[in-house]
Amino acid sequence: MTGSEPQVISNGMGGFNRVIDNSRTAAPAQLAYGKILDNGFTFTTTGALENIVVLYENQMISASQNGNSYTVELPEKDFTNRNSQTQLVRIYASDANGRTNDLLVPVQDGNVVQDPSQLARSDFHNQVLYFMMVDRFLDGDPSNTKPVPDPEILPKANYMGGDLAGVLAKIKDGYFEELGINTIWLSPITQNPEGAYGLWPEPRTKFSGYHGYWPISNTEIDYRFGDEQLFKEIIEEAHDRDMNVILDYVANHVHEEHPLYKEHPEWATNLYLEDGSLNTERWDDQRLTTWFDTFMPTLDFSKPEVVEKMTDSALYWVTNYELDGFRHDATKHVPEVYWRTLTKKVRSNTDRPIYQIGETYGSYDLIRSYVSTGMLDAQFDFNQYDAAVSAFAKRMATSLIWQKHSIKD
Ligand SMILES: [Ca+2]
Ligand SMILES: [Ca+2]
Repeated sequence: MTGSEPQVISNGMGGFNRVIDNSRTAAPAQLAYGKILDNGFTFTTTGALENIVVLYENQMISASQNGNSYTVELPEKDFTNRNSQTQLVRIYASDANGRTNDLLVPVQDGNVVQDPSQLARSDFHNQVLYFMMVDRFLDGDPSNTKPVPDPEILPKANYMGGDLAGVLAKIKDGYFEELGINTIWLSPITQNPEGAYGLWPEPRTKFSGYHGYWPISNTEIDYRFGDEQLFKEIIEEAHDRDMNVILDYVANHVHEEHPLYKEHPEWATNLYLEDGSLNTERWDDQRLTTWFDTFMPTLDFSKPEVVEKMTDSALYWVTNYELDGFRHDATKHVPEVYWRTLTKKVRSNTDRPIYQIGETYGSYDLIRSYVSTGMLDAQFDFNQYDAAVSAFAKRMATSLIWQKHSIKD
């Protein structure tokens, strides 16, 4: 411990964790962008660096040091990026206190990009995402609005009527462009069950599948949201306005009414552990096999036939539609073999850039383990999110940001 008082910090799931920093006594140096030069750029550091790696489209180039300033000269050789006119220079460094922040410099035709309008929607670092829960966004078609008629469901946990027609209408009226959005992220749109499930501790009521995370099909669009034609129109209309559409996709589990589970109950992991206890919500110690709830079988990806079937289903969304990518649900609960197989299939079956971003609550090591060549492009950073919420939205000291990031990752 470096401080005498124990500190708590949100775990992002409604609870709190103790912050214990026993690793470092000072924060690492900070890198900052410097000047743009005719043939490159400069960057600065707030302290002496021990290691620096500068990568130009994944090939190492050099940086020359002058005190706390470094100059990067871009080589004449043209490095290509399969997805874009833009190449990226990435700078990573460390000092005695650990990793510094990273720098990312976009380059086109050997010159640093100075105007964001030079970037395309396929330059994925340039994305400004808007997430919507489809059911809660806009009811564009009252004819498909069908709440589950079950009094056990808390009314606010029932279907509200939002649908793809509502999304399309807002794209057409320029809503997202006005907000400066260039990527729309839709909550899952695959068919969900009719019934009432789950049980909240307080109030003790059930809820419906309005959120979309209880798939009973991996390819059919929920009739309450719309159909294939509407989804195609959404993507076409978004592309006409230079926006991406990415889809939230669930691979970790199915709902118990899913035909896959009915036909192959052996494709799910065992609901009970060897000691007879329920393997539900064991997020960390049974990370890959735990069930989210007793009605949501988690798939057993140690079986090759399950990996094959589930990656084919995901692939369908980028071959049948001009979709730009996925937000992958529950990434840390699905093993690496699924992500590698899917990425390989996606790359060999499409010729356009497909963006894959995952959801992983956990350490930086765990988050990073899914971001790599042949796997995902990105993951959400809930650690950063927690630190930002603590700093800007809660009465907690901003020093927690420093502590959070200096915890050995
Ligand atoms: Ca509706
Ligand atoms: Ca799992």
